[in-house]
Amino acid sequence: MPQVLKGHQQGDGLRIGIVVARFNEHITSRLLQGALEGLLAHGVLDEDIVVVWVPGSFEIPAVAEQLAQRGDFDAVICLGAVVKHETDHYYYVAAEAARGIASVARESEAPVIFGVLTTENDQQALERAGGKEGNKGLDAALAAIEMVNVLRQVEEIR
Ligand code: INI
Repeated sequence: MPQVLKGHQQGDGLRIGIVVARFNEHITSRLLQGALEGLLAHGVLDEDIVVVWVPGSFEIPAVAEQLAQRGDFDAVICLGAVVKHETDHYYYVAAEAARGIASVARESEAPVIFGVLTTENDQQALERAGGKEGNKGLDAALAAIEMVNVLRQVEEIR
């Protein structure tokens, strides 16, 4: 029989950092609300959650890195909304946010979760921030809890 490991979604006792971009706050505040609801519903306590607002998604990796390096957060969740509009500024912000967060995630022992929307327009973003496509903030919260738990199991493989 293979040994199969699967993270569960009990968040009791976890300490979670959330980095959230202020740019497109009408969207990111909904992602944050979804993430908080997800964490609280799975046993994480209010007082064990730290939320850090940053100017935009471009700034997320720097703060995520600082939180992840402290060693006292079980996971860091990154939330942002990069919306295309007319110029190609979007590509640079989205690419750097993704690259930066992925780099922090690779360097960090704690899971670092990518909850940054990249969409063509506001409507698509709002649909994914508590609309008909769900809430990617909530998904990010569940991914954070699952990753903490599966990594703990992986550490115990003999
Ligand atoms: N930041 C976002 O989070 N979303 C965007 O859609 C966005 N656009 O399109 O410009 C955005 N720009 C700001 C950027 O993240 C930085 O805060 C800014 O460039 C200062 O470094």
